[in-house]
Amino acid sequence: MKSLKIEKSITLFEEANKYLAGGVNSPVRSFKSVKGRPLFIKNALGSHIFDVDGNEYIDYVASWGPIILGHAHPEILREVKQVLKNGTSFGASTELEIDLAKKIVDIYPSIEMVRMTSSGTEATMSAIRLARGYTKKDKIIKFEGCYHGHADYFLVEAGSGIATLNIPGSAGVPDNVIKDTLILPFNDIIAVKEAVKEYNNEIAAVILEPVPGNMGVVLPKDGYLKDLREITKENDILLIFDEIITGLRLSLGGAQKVFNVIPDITCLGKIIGGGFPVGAYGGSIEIMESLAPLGPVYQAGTLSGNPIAVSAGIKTIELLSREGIYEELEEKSNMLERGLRQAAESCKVNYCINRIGSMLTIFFTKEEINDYQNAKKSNTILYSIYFKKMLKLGIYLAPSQFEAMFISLAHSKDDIEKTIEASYYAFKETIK
Ligand code: HOZ
Repeated sequence: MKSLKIEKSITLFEEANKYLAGGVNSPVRSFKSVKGRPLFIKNALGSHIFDVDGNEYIDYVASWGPIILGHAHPEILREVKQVLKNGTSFGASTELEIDLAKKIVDIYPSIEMVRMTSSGTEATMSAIRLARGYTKKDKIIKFEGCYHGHADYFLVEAGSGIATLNIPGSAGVPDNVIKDTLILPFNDIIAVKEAVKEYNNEIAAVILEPVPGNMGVVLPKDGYLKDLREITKENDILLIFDEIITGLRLSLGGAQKVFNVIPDITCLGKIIGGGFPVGAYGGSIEIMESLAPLGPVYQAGTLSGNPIAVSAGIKTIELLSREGIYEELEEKSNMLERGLRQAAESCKVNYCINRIGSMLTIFFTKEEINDYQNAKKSNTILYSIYFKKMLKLGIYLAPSQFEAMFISLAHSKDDIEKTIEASYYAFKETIK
């Protein structure tokens, strides 16, 4: 196999290290856990991404989820160019914000009213503040391996970069701030019952990714989400679904539609910005009226509801609302899953593939993975070898075991066949 020429990326990374902490603006991009050097991306089109050295890859990172239509989608570009002509940001209300909010309210039965933010982290931290303000209680339950952005009280046993770098949490987070975060194993309903009993009347909210994508993809056990809904309702605890990854990805109505469980507050991001920085959270009118200027819970943002991000989001939702879109995604994702399984079987790799819709993770263990402790048993050294072999063969996967592969509408059958073929080779090399 010819070696990958990434001289320009290497030079740029050296340069970046002089001016950016760790050479990156987000740790998961650093390739640290796969012991590599990050690629510098020049452009992307459809399902393909191109680095500064001229290498082309089939992209399954999809900007960590938002690019469900494919890169540089012509209709998104057209819409954004049109809106750009009017200016980029006003810090004031626009009609576009109402249009996007209406669409979100139409799609999500759990949402009667929305507040936009500029990132998913802002959405989840604001949702917690809202839940605490509304219930007048302080404690929250979060699950090991779930990642809800980088607000202080979420950075304990979190997924994504925290899992990738294999650290328990973050320095700079005072014990005082996390004393009200109760950490429980995902998929263990007994643990939730016990915590609710022990901290009777002190818990404001249970927050989770209904289908975690930040410890790799992990599926909720049968009935788990419904049980959580029941326990929280019975105990006046708000149920918060962080659907920043799953919203509009698993279905237009996200995981809550697929599993038919209605949370009190839903956090959205990624896809609702069509590739621009965005976040949102919403719930019933009664809960949302606790937010300033109506109520006592304060939250704000200069770029919240930015017209460019909002217009890209509106167009994305329109495009995803066409007949047969999610069936097409399922067909492609299923084809990829079947091919990867055949490749792994024939190469005698110890593996576990978790997939739902267009989110998939290959773990290097034959154990079933349904929580963070199990996910951590995956052989991350094998993942990093597999990752590097795939990269050389032109397949761009997440540079971490604890993330998802995202399939987009732009992935062609040919892309998927090439990915499977590359996997045969990469698996063989991985277990050598
Ligand atoms: N949730 C994303 C990773 N799963 C965030 C990406 C980042 O931290 O840069």
